[in-house]
Amino acid sequence: MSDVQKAMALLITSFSKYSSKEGDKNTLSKEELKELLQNEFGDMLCKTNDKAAVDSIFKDLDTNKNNSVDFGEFVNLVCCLTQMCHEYFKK
Ligand SMILES: [Ca+2]
Repeated sequence: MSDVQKAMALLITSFSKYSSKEGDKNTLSKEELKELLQNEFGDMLCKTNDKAAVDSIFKDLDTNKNNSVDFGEFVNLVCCLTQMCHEYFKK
């Protein structure tokens, strides 16, 4: 497997690790998203302990407004953050 393929596989397994905790196994509830952000992104998203920040990230990610974050919606977040990192490393 190439590094990019490994990264994709990791994204999928990380997502399921949290999405399978409660309710629908294929989507993240707000609680699951909060845990994922705290454990996996930690210092990148500094204010994930802040309830208002989690609410607003959740709202932004849930583009189809069904009150849960599916894998496609989660990938949007990863894309944004990866782009931010890329900008940072270019400097
Ligand atoms: Ca959704």
